[in-house]
Amino acid sequence: MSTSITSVIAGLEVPEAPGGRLRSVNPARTAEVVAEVALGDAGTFAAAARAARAAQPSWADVPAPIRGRAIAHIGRLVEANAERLARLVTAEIGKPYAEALGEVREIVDTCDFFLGEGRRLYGQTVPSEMPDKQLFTFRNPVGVAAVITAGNFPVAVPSWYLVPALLCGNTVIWKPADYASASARALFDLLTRGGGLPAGVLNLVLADGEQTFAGLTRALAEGCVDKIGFTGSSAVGARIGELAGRHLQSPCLELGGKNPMVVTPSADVDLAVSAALFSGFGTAGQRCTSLGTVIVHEDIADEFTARLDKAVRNAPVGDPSADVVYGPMLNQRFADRFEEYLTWLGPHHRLLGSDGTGRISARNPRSGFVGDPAAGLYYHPVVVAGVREDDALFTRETFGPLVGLTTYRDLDEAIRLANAPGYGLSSSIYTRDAADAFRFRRGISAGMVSVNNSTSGAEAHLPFGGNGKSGNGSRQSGIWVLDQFTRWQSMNWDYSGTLQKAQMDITELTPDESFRLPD
Ligand code: UN1
Repeated sequence: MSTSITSVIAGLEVPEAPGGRLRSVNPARTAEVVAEVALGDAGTFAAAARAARAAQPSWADVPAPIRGRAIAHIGRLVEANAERLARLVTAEIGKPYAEALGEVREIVDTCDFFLGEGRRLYGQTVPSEMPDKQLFTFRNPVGVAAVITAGNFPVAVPSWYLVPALLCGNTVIWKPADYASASARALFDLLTRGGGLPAGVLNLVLADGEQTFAGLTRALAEGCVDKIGFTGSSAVGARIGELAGRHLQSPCLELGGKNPMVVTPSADVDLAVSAALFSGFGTAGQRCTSLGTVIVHEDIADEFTARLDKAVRNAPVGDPSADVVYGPMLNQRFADRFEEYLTWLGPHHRLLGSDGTGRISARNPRSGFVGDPAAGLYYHPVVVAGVREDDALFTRETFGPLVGLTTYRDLDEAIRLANAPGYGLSSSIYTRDAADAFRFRRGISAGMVSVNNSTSGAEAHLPFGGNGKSGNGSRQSGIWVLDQFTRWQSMNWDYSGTLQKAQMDITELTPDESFRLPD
């Protein structure tokens, strides 16, 4: 049974569908429609931005500790609805249920972190260079935030933006991925009801990418957006960065990755293999933190390759409601794109990890497949040995169940290879040598570094974000995201009753520079 999903602006559902109607389909059983979605257009986005602008001053007037209480209530409501929300995520994007529950947990973690921030949002008291004068700093909300998110983490990653943005006194237009509209609408309802948010504080716009871009362009021109948060591809991130730059804004961009894992000769090989399996193939390789290329020392390359091949061959793939390593691709669009990445395979590559490549079917079977492969968008996992530095497979993100393998001789070479694709989100090294770990940390361009842990699985209270093609250096999560959703304001207060001029009317002490201790 599918439901009808609409955008919500200023607390009112928008039943019209100027952007057309979309069926959100279960990728594990494509015959099953999860929701009928009424899509908005550029005008819908601009209207939502106006509603957010109108609601912002009074939301900023709600004391921060009270906004913090709203976040506390949201966290509780999400927890009380965890299984339902996780089931919906599994049905809509095919993420295995255990992972979907983990994703919901990440929202609760985010609420747990920020509920207390309502009673902090600290500014500073700072000494002045003059008497009878005091300096202060305050965090002010930025204003209206436009948050545009991907569908691979349809509820957790949005919460990284929405929760701190609201806590800091901003109002929001949230535009989730259209193919994950039902999960988004469920989170939206939990946020607005759980938080008791006044109408217009959080607005939901369901629309496709082009209409969203046009709507964002219009809303910026009208002065109704002050901050953009975007999670998605590097190409779209660059367009958004360009657009924001024209309005002198710096967006918060969380983009793609080609996340490397270096396996050194001292590594615990079994541990590294299990991490490569999880981060390469969990979520069908569709995390921005998914493993891209394993860079393994040539002395242990044969052993590592054989063990990874075996682990991937034995991994259960299939129905995401069962206990599987991964289920289907998120949506037909992602399946089509993955087919394209598979055309990059060349004759010098050795394909491991499964009985075939491409779509799993009765004619192209995968041993141990759980369920009926014909029902959904299921793909063979593939480990590609012999990847070379100039291969597209090495330099570009391949969002799907594909991991490249290459070798190195010394750590400097491993670091150079790890940085070569020019992304910089997550990275990992397996080693028992502390010097290797710290040399890698220093040399790697990534915003996140794991030691003896996989490239995936960042915790919700550390800075999350990347450099290079992975982002513009902005960070989400923890205290660091506060700098995205607030602006520092400084205040100085002179109570001397005179005009004391900074840098001019200051008291000088006179040092005795000729003084020496006795010989
Ligand atoms: C993403 O894919 O956009 O670190 C986020 C991880 C998850 C978040 C991934 N906690 O893999």
